[in-house]
Amino acid sequence: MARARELFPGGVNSPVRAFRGVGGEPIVAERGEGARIWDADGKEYIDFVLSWGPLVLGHASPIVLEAVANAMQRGTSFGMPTELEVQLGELIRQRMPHVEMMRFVSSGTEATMSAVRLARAFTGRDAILKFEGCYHGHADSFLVKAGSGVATLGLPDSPGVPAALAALTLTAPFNDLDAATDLAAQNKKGIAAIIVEPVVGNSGFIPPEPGFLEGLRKLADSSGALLIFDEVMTGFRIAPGGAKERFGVTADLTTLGKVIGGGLPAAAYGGRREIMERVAPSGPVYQAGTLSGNPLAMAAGLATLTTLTPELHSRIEKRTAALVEGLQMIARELNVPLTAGHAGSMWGFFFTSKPARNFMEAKASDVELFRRFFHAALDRGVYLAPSPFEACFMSAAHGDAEVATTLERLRGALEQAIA
Ligand code: HOZ
Repeated sequence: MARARELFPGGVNSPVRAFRGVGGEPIVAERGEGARIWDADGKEYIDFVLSWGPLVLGHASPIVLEAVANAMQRGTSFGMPTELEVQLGELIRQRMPHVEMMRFVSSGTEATMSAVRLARAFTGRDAILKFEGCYHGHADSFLVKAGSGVATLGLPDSPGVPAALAALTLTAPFNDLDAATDLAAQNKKGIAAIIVEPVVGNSGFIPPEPGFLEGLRKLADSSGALLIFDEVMTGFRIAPGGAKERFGVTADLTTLGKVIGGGLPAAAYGGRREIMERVAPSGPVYQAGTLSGNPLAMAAGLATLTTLTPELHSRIEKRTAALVEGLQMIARELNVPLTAGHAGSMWGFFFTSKPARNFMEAKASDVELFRRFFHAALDRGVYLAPSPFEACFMSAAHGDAEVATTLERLRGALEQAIA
């Protein structure tokens, strides 16, 4: 880390890795296998970060490795159409039929940034509406009251974002339909897009209240805005078909990332054909990328999604539920106020007695206790997301044994954290 700090700001290549939310030195990854990682000092951890979400099959999944190795034999990049990208695109559309057309990009930020540009072009409007504590990548329009590392570092509005652009990003508290409706009504020039994480993973784990997503759909329809579900985190995590399947609400545009790259850089934005046809070269909205649809990433994504059948999804979900229930029981037994939840294989918890409905309530949870708990868990070989404003994940490699071991270790960690 000392050498890294000489090279990279804060010693890291993405701020969330720096442990600023919990203090102390980040662990340096050496290798991973299944549910486990080993750090550069040889210490073993059961990993619930999973590269911040992509590794739904676990680390170094043999299926993914073989697919990437096979693809690699034929070349690592072409900058040309390939059959692999068509296969992955077809598979995504089969699971998410409302994603009628899509464009592959290389990161979630690229996906959300491009989706908003497209929404602005499609509607002829400039303003967007997002929710406090939701994180949609680091493009200028989204660094307003954002979650994830922005929240962890306490940088609600990043310097370097032109004020004129930030002014076009309206924000409402998550789960507050009235506030969103008022903002839409006040904005005389109209809103191009309402963008939301259908289940928030970037202020910690916060599910939508019944009716919230449905209300946003209605608000988008009545105000002429497009509804964008940012499913970079939730896609192929909260249900085999994402938010549409879990909540029955259909977005106009959907952004995907993480799982669809199986641990390699791939992301996508897509949705209704008439909107996507506006993207160049079909239409005039420009967006491009040398490594978009990279064959290694497509192969990894294809292997991951093919393996992640609905049956496997529900197996992982059951184990996630067991872990969350176990953690709740431990907290009850130790008399610690804790709320926890999961959607599919995405989960999280707050040290608070009432479930957090939005970022403000998440911030009011006991973050000091979180820090002590995080480090006590880390010492015992459990790697949780290193910030109260991040979600955790499970993989197919986290079996009943890993759940039992984790719960045993978390009990010890909580006892130490409250001692
Ligand atoms: N969405 C991820 C964290 N919530 C991004 C990871 C990163 O910023 O490096």
